[in-house]
Amino acid sequence: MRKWWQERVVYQIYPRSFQDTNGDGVGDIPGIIMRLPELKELGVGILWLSPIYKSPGVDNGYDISDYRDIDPLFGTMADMERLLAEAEKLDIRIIMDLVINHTSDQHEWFQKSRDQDSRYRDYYIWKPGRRNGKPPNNWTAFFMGSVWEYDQKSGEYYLHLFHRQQPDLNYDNPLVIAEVKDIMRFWLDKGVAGFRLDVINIIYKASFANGKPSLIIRGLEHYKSQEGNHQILRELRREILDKYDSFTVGETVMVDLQEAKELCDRERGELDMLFYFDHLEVDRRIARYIPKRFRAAKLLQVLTKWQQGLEWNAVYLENHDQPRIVSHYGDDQLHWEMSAKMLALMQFTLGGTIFLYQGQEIGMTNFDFTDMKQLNDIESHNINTLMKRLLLPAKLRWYWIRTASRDNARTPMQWSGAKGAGFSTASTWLGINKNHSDINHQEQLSRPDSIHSFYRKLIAFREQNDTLKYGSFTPLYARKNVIAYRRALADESYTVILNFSPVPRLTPFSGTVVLANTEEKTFAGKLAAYGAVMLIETNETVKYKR
Ligand code: TEU
Ligand code: CA
Repeated sequence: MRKWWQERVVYQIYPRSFQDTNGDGVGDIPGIIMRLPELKELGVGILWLSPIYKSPGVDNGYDISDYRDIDPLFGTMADMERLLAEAEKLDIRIIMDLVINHTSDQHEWFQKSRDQDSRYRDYYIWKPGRRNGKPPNNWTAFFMGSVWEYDQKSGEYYLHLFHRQQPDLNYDNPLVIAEVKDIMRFWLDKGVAGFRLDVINIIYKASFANGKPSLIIRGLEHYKSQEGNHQILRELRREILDKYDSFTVGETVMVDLQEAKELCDRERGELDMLFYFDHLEVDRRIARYIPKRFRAAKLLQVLTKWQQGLEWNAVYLENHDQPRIVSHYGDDQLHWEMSAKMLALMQFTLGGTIFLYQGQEIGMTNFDFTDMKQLNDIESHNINTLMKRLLLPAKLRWYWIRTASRDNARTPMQWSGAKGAGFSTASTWLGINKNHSDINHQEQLSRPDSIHSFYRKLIAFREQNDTLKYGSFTPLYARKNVIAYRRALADESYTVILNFSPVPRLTPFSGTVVLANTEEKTFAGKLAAYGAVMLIETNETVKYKR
């Protein structure tokens, strides 16, 4: 049976950078309300809000200090209720970002937990150090360094897989699970339609033995996708989520296809879909920060694996942790518009639920910062410090940060070409890209051939088309950074051909165009630089060979 969340396009909002209405340089909930009509226009059916809960903001809200309150930076609970009501009027549903692997160290639970005798002690993971004066084990954190932080007051260490101000909750404690259920109920009762579950496959730590040697994350094998983790997800699903008309999308760290299949299996009843990272790491080495050459053939291979492997995919190219896709797999200079549209066409011709990230629909690019001081992201700063310690030259460090920093996606939304980009009248929490004079929402609305118009067209097309959402996926061709695949359902079949290179390419295909980033109605085989076409009734002169 098909579900409403398989039919709609999701749009991720990073509230801090979406729309400021009170002139403090930070986006807010009234700003989201103000922009609802534009989102409706675009064709969006679901909004995912990055965290707006009360938070000290060490990791921009992914460190929650009160799950039942709104951070004053973004507004009030009344604003949030108004947003839910206004969105409902437009038939737009809202999912919240739920971060339950860890809380902020400012959360009341954690503060109380520092007391050995408190009932909150076991809400977190406390351990004595090893006899040699070393921390409890050798695990390393996602944001660098040890996962253990010594707390003077407690005389023990606590575990944090991310920043030290993000202590991990203890999922061996049923009280913690009960709290999570309450929080979920609280928001579902307010009318939210589900959750994006942050780092949801690493919440259960099965053992605290030393991790085996690893170049990046040591300890992973003790807590990634453990049976205990699966059990908790099933319990949340059965007891809470199934009681509402809701869905979940899990963000899953270093997940492989087998794990993903288990996490999303309909019968098991854990997650509805999940975010994996493989398709964005085709040009990355082990650590996301180390680049290598992009090869479209490799991308096709990865897409094939996941499109064929999972029953239902969450299809995304951007989020608040990733560089902008046009700067990443496209060309944000000479071929900006063509490559942004080519990537859009690729995304909308993949099966699953589409997730767009704010600004993607206008082809926003990576930041134009020139100095580390302009960055806000703790991860970028930590990685820079680490690389410095490893004596990597400044030029290389900056090149890596510039291509992979999370702040690339976090610069304010470019609504107009005016000062402040129509985002804010004040000086903003993170710099605005100077290219907002050219790349902005207002300019693109005025043009029928803009990237924004193309997205609108794609959303509308897909809404009416089951083959793109539900059809099978077959790889057809990969040569010289041109790839092609087929999507088919019943007696409908489409061929998608994409050129990832900055020069025109000849392909063995021809046929009738349904969607393309150029004007022609029939395709004779030659793709423009970053050209993209979707054909119906295709002639193919050569069979695909790997
Ligand atoms: O990200 C989790 C995650 O897998 C990170 O390793 C992320 O991919 C990495 O930062 C990319 O370099 C989630 C959130 O999306 C992120 O914003 C949070 O900082 C993190 O969890 C901790 O809550
Ligand atoms: Ca504001």
